[in-house]
Amino acid sequence: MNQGRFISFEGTEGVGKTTAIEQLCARLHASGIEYLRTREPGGSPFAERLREILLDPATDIADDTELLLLFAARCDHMQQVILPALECGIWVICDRFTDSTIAYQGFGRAHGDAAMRAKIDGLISQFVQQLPDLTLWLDLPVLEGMARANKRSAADRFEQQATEFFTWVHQGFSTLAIEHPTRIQRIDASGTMDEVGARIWQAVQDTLTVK
Ligand code: Z5A
Repeated sequence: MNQGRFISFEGTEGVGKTTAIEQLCARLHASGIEYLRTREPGGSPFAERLREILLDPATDIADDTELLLLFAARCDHMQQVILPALECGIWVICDRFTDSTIAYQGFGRAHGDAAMRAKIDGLISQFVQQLPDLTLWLDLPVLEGMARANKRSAADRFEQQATEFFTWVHQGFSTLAIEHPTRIQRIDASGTMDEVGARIWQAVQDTLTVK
């Protein structure tokens, strides 16, 4: 049996990942491709419990603790959900993965500090064999994304951060896209949902074999 394909979606808040993932899943279904939709932090029962803690505005933890909790969640998610699916030939569509850790913890929290990046790279190295085949970075000006996101429910622990934090996160994704030009594809997330969805489907068809 063929190994499934692993696709991650990335971007600052409110860029439209949730919406875009729904559209991609509908297209995969129509193409007869079996897929699993998942997210980070979370995606397995244990990781979802850690997600609740990580997103809770009442959680008061050090940056290093946050980083290690994210990787504890990721480890369980990989072992319990992602790897078994890929081994069965099922495509995995994941809302955020390791690039979010570099962007949010490495750039948002630590402003691209070399020591923090080295620490994160060290933790990521255990997942190197299982990095996504394709990462779709939905790129939208930070303020536009925040305006979209602010129309929704109460802000979680990350969403409560100041604009400067998300400007750093955006710089993190820009840096990653330059460092990994083959794996990470920048998708213009402006325009209508259908326009963004069509750009994503084109990128998936151009990069991965779709029947
Ligand atoms: N995090 C981290 O720090 N480190 C890590 O390693 C990982 C994660 C893995 C997860 O929160 C948080 O965890 C995240 C980073 C951190 N925090 N932040 N910020 P989450 O999963 O709850 O939140 P999110 O990933 O940021 O998702 P989001 O804010 O829900 O954004 P989205 O999924 O990209 O957006 P959306 O829900 O699809 O769209 C937002 C709104 O815009 C919605 O009302 C749509 O109807 C609307 N929309 C969508 N597309 C369009 C277009 N094209 N035009 C106009 N309006 C649109």
